[in-house]
Amino acid sequence: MAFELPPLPYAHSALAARGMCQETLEVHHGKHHQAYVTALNGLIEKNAALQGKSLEEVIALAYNKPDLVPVFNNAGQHWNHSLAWKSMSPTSGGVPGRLERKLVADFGSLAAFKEAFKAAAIGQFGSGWAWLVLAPDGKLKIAKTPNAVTPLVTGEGKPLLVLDVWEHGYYLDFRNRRPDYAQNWLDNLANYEFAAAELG
Ligand code: MN3
Repeated sequence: MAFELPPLPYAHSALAARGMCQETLEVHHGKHHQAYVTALNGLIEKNAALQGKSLEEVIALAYNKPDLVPVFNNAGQHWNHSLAWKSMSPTSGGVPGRLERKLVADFGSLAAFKEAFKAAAIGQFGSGWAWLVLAPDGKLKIAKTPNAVTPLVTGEGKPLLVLDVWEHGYYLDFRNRRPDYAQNWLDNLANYEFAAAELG
């Protein structure tokens, strides 16, 4: 069965007052993410060994395989973007108590968590992603990955939130100012309710 573009969990205009305009979401979701899904389906059509696999299985099978680089890139981008839409909310606000206590325990303070996340977003040279993950040792940690790479394959932990730091994610709203994009995302867009629920 072919992979499908998941619908945005809010209207394209829903984040405009919070620093992500309608055009950004229309192009990013409707064009960029759709293109990854379309390309992935085309590649899988030509590769019987990948047919019938889940997205996570395709990602695991294709990682670090020289002949499957395009498959990995498009599958990883499909997975990462699907989480990125859930990582934002038009009602983004306070951090739920349970998550806040764990962020304070593992980073020292909420402000220190935001600084560490922002540093990862800024420090990812070129295109990629900044993540909040629940690491295998039970601690919350920050990760950054290049291009289409995901913590699913690096073993860094279970992704709870992800920020897209590809230029296509912020250029219409923030031009070259990635630090401002990351700060705004942390303060006005991040879906801390979702991350708290994913903590399990
Ligand atoms: Mn993107």
